[in-house]
Amino acid sequence: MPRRKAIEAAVQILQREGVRHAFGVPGAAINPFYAALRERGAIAHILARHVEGASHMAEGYTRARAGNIGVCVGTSGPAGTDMITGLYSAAADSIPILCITGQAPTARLHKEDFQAVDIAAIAKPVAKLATTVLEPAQVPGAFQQAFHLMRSGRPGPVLIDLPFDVQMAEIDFDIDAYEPLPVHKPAATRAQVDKALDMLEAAERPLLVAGGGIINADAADLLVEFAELLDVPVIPTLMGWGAIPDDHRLMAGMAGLQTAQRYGNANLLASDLVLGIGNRWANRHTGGLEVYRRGRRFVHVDIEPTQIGRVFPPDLGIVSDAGLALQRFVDVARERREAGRLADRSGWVEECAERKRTMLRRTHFDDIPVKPQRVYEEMNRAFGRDTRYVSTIGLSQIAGGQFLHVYRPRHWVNAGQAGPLGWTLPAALGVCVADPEATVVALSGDYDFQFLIEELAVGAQFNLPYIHVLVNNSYLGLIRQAQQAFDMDYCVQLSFDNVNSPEVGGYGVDHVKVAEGLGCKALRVRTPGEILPALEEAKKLMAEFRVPVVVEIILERVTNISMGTDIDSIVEFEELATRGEDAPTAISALNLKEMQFLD
Ligand SMILES: Cc1ncc(C[n+]2csc(CCOP(=O)(O)OP(=O)(O)O)c2C)c(N)n1
Ligand SMILES: [Mg+2]
Repeated sequence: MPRRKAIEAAVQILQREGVRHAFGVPGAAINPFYAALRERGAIAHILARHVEGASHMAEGYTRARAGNIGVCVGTSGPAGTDMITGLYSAAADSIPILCITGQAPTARLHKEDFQAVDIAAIAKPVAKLATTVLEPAQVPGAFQQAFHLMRSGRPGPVLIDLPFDVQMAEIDFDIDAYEPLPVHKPAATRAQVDKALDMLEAAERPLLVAGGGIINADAADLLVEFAELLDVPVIPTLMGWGAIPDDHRLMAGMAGLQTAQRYGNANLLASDLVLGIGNRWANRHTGGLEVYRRGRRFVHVDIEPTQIGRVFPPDLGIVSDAGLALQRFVDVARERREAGRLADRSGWVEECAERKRTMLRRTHFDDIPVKPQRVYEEMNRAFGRDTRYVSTIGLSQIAGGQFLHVYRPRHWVNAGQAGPLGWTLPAALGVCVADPEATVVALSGDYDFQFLIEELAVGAQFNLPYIHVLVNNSYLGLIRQAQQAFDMDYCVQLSFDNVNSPEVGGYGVDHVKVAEGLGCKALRVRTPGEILPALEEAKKLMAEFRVPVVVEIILERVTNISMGTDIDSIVEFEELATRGEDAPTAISALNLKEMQFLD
C-alpha cells in the first residue's frame, strides 16, 4: 500500500470526486493542505480577500453548474468562523459546499492553543456534517462521507476540520482503490404519482409550484415537459426561477410578498390546487398561511421527509427527489394523455395568461435622480436570455425579482433564505470561475456592494470579468422602508459628504474610485438615458480588460418597492402600468414584439 501524508490522500480524493477549483485563504495551520495542492497541481486555487468571500464564491460555483461542488479553504480559528455565514447560506438554500479548515495540533486542542476553536461545534447547526478528524487514518473516510452526504437527500454543506498533525501524519492509502459512495435519492412510486395526478385532474384550476429542488436535480426540462403535457400553469419560487422560461406560455409569474409579480399572486389566488415540487413553502413566498391556503388543496413533493408538513400539512405528501418524481409524473401523464384522460385546461391557462398581460407595474419613469424601476427596464434591454444574474437581498434584489427576466435554470443565482449582505460579489466571482464563457451580471444595493467590496480585487487578479450593476440610494433601503412601521429613519443612512469626492454629491462612498483602486473598471450614471449606453460600454470594457466592471446608477434616495404581509394585499407605492409604454419590457410586451417581428 502506498504511504503518503493524510492530507495528500485528501487532495487525491477531492480530485477523484471531481473538484477542479478551490477558493480560500491560507494560514499556518492549513499549510500542509496548500503544500499538497501545489504538489499535485490539479486543483486551481483562487485567493479570496476575506474568508467569508471564499465561502460565498464556493456557493456561486456550486450553483452555476449541475454536479459542481464548491470547495472553500481556511486556516484554524477565525478562518472557520468567517465561513459560518457561507455554511448557513448554503445550508438554508440546500446547496452543497465543502469547507476545509486547518486546526491546532490534537495534543494542544484543549490548551487554548493559538487560533484553536471548536469550529465543528460552531458549524454543526448549519452543516450536514461538521467534524474535526482526530485520527489520520480516518481522513479518507471523512472526505468520502462528506461527498456522499453533500450529494444525497437534501443537498447541503459539510465542514471538515483537520488538526495540523493529522494532516501531516503518514497513512496507507491507494487512490486506485477509492470509490465514491453511492448517492441516496428517494423516488416517487407509481401509486404516489397516480394519487397526485388524480387530485390534479379533479381540480379545475391547478398550478405547479416549482422550487429550487428542481434546479438542484437538474430537472427543469422535465418540469416544462410535465407542465406542457398537462397544460397546467407554473409558478416558480425564487429558488426555482428559471426552471421554466419567463416567456413560456405556462409561466404564470412568481408569487410572494416581495420578489413576485402582481399576476403571479393573482394566479395563485385563483387556483384550487397547488402541486409543489422541490419547494419549501418559504414564508416570503406564502405570506400569511390563512390567505395562501384558503380554498385550495396542496400536494407537496420534497426529497427530505421532515420537510413534509413542516410549514403546513399538505393534503398529500410525497418524499422524492424532484427529478425522479418529475420523470414518473411525465411517464404517467403521457399514458393518461394517450388514453384521452387529461382534461382541457386551455380556459384556465388563458385566464392566467391574460393576467400576465394586464397586471403590470410601471417601470418607465424619466425622473432624475433615476427611479429604480427604470434600471431594470434598461437591464432587460441590455441583457439577453443567456445572462446569469446574481443577487442577494435588499430593495435592489426585490425589484430585480419583480422586473427582470430569467430564461434558464441556474441563471438566477440568489441567496434566498439567509440573504447575507455581501454575498453577491463573491458569489458572482464563483459563477465566473464555474462558467468562464457566461455573461454574469451581479445586482447589488450600495450596502450589499460595500460589505465584501474587497473581493473585486480577486476578479481583477484572476481575470474574472462580469458586470456589477450597483443601484445606489445611499440607504439601507429595505430597512428604511421597514422602519416606516416604527415611524423612524434611524441608523439606515449611508450618506455623508466625502471629503475626497465632492462629485458624489453627499452619497458617501465613491464606489468608482474604490473599484478602480481594486483594479476594476467602473462607470457612474445619473440619468435614465445614460443607463443603456453605460451597460453596453461595460460589456466592451469587460471584453477588453477581462476584469469586473461596475456600473453605478445614482438612484433617488427614497423609493418604496411593492411588498406586503399577505399575497392578496401587497401594497403598491407607485402608479401601476395602464398603457403598454408604462412597462415596455414586461415579458408580455417583449413576447408581443417578438410575435410582431415574426409576422
Ligand atoms: C449580514 C446582514 N446584516 C443585515 C441584514 C439586513 N438587511 C437586509 S437588506 C439591508 C439593507 C440593504 O441595503 P442595500 O444593499 O443598499 O440595498 P437597498 O435595500 O438600499 O436596495 C439590511 C441591512 C442582512 N440581510 N444581512
Ligand atoms: Mg441602498
